[in-house]
Parts: sequence; structure tokens; C-alpha cells
Amino acid sequence: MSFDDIIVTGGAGFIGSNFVHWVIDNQPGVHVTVLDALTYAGNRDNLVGIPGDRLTFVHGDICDAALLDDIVPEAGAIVHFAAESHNDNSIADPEPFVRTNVEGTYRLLEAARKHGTRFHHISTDEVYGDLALDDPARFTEETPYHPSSPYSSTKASSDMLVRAWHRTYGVEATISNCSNNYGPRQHIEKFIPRQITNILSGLRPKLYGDGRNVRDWIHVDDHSSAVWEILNRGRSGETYLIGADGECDNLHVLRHILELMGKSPDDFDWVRDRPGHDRRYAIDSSKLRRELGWEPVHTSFQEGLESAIQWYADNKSWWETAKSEVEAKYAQSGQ
Ligand code: NAD
Ligand code: TDX
Repeated sequence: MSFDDIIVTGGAGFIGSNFVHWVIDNQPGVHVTVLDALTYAGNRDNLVGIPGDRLTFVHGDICDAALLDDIVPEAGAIVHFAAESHNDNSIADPEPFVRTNVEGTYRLLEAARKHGTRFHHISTDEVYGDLALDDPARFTEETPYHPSSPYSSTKASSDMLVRAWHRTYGVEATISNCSNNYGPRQHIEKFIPRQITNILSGLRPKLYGDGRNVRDWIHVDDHSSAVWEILNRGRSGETYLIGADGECDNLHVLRHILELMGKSPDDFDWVRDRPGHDRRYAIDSSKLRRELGWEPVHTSFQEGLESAIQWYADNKSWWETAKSEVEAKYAQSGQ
């Protein structure tokens, strides 16, 4: 089944906007309706350059059932990225996470049920909790849910709602759980852009705890191509894990950035650890590769980091106004 008119929730955020650009560039004839509340993490400029006849932008909230009744009947599918997405924010104030991630997903599922709309839910590997550093295991679709943070517990809750709406009401739904994304337009509160923009601003990068926590990095365009395959060819009711075998600990990632930006390897500060900080994430994406033939293409982390650094250097106006506020918030929590 191929969809030529899709709603993308959260399409003005980091991954959502990269997905919209990817669809416009790679899938001729597809029209996208972005539904986005433009929170602190959403930016209308993230969609600049997309031809007007291929994009409709709706400024609104996924919790607004009446608005969903207006726009969902026109669409063949909903691809649901909208979320409160930052762990540290969820520790400081979980409430918006429960509202957007749990209630918002519920509202969208109700709209999909009412209008018979295909639903693809974007989720995270964090729902599985964490792995030990010396554990050879990786997450699979069978790994039990064990979320640690307010953020990941609301994402786990939303996944459960999707599974229930599929099984009980027959909503045509798939879920993908992806590892840590990086690339252009990622908010500067997140690890890689925070360190790059610190260096560009003359500030020292900040590393939490002992720096040995491992994340499994994937370029955002590889996430987009996987989501497209699952949306169009995935089996309804199934979960697919998305990952590109990119495990690396935070200290190595930071030292890589320092090197690429001409700094010495110790030009950073060790700061207070994140409460409940997950130790390691690692994805086994063999189901996606086997069933749908998907493969990542942006497999050089060095090239991906170089182009991310270039993007933040070339687009200072995109992030400079938010920088002092983001850093003031981190300073309050000793990070
Ligand atoms: P982001 O914070 O950059 O963007 C979120 C977008 O959602 C913003 O445009 C925001 O305005 C919008 N939004 C928030 N609340 C809304 C609401 N109530 N109604 C409508 N729009 C709303 O997030 P991101 O990093 O791009 O993550 C996108 C999705 O991918 C999330 O569901 C996240 O859980 C998931 N995910 C992220 C990663 C990652 O590494 N960043 C990895 C795996 C999964
Ligand atoms: O300044 C920092 N220093 C630091 O050491 C920041 C912001 C983070 N860190 C560490 C914490 C993590 O171990 O870097 C790692 C990555 O941190 P984040 O960018 O906050 O990502 P993470 O918490 O791993 O979650 C991300 O991946 C999964 C996304 O934000 C989630 O939305 C996604 O679900």
C-alpha cells in the first residue's frame, strides 16, 4: 500500500522535519500535512524550501479532538512524531510529557479509529530501559518494556495504547522504536548539538557522570527511510526496531567532536550526572532488515558529525537566540 497524502505530527521538530524533507525529496507525488503545536522545540523555518503544493501546515495541538476530526478524514495515513522528547526536561517537569505523549497519542488513535486511518507511531529504544556495558545483548522486538525516566515511561505508555487500539479496535497500526538520532535541526538541548554549539559559542562542552554511557547513533535520514518502508510495507500490528549499529560512549563522541573542531581532548567539563541515567542502549534491527530489506546508508559517523558541525556553524541564527536560555536552565541543575 502506498500513501499519497499523509499527516505528519511534530513535523516542525527535529526528526519530523527531516522526515518531511526526505519524503518530499524521495517520494514524488506525496502530499504532506504537518500538524505541529510549535512548542519551544518546533520551528516553522524547519520546513522552508518545500513547495507549497506539496505541504499544508496546520498549527495545532494533537490533543485537540475537533481539529483532528477536521484534518484526519482527508489523509491516507498518520505518521506520529509529535512528543515532548527531552529526558532532562521530563525530570524537571513531567506534566507536559504525560499530556502530549500519552493523551495526545490517545486522541490521534481515536481519530484513526473513527476515520479508518492507517497509523504509524514513532517511538524510542528507551522504552526497553538500559543494558549493562559488559552485556553482549542488544534490544529486540521481544525485549520486555522497562522504562526509566518520565519521558521514556510516557513513550512506553503510548506504545501500549497503539497495541491496544490495534488489537481491540482493529486500527491499522505499526510502531517503530529507534535509537539516538543525530543530524541537522536537532534542538541544542540534546547532547551532540549542545556540545557543538557550546564550542561555537566559546563555552566548554559538558559531560554527564563518568561519560561511559553508551548510545547507539543513527543519522536522521536513515531513520526517515526506515519509517517510510514500515509505513508502506510493514505488517499491521507489528513493531520494528530501527538502528544502524552505531554504539559509542559519550566520552568518545565528545572527543570526536572536539577533534573535528580543533580543540584538545580535555577541553570540556565533567558535570553532575542525570538522575536515573540509562547506561547503554543497543538495537538489533535484523527484523527490519530481513522483512523489509532496509539498510542504513549514512554509516560513516565521522562524515555525519562533520556535516552536523558544518550545519550548526552555517545556521547560527537558527540556534543563537535559544542558547542562553538553554544553558541557564542546565546551569540551574548543575549540568
Ligand atoms: P523534537 O522535540 O525535536 O520535536 C517535537 C515536535 O513535536 C516539535 O515540533 C513540537 O512543536 C511538536 N509538539 C510537541 N507537543 C505537541 C503537541 N501537543 N501537539 C502538536 N505538536 C507537538 O523531537 P524529536 O527529537 O524530533 O523526536 C520526534 C519523535 O521521535 C518523538 O516521538 C521521539 O520520542 C522520537 N524519537 C526521538 C529520538 C531522538 O534521538 N531524538 C530517537 C527515537 C525516537
Ligand atoms: O550535555 C549533555 N551531556 C551529556 O553527557 C547532554 C545534553 C547529554 N549528555 C548525555 C546523556 C546521554 O547519555 O548524552 C547522552 C545523550 O543525551 P540526549 O541527547 O539527552 O539523549 P537521550 O537521553 O539518550 O535521548 C535521546 O535518544 C532517545 C532523545 O532525546 C530521545 O528523544 C530519544 O527517545
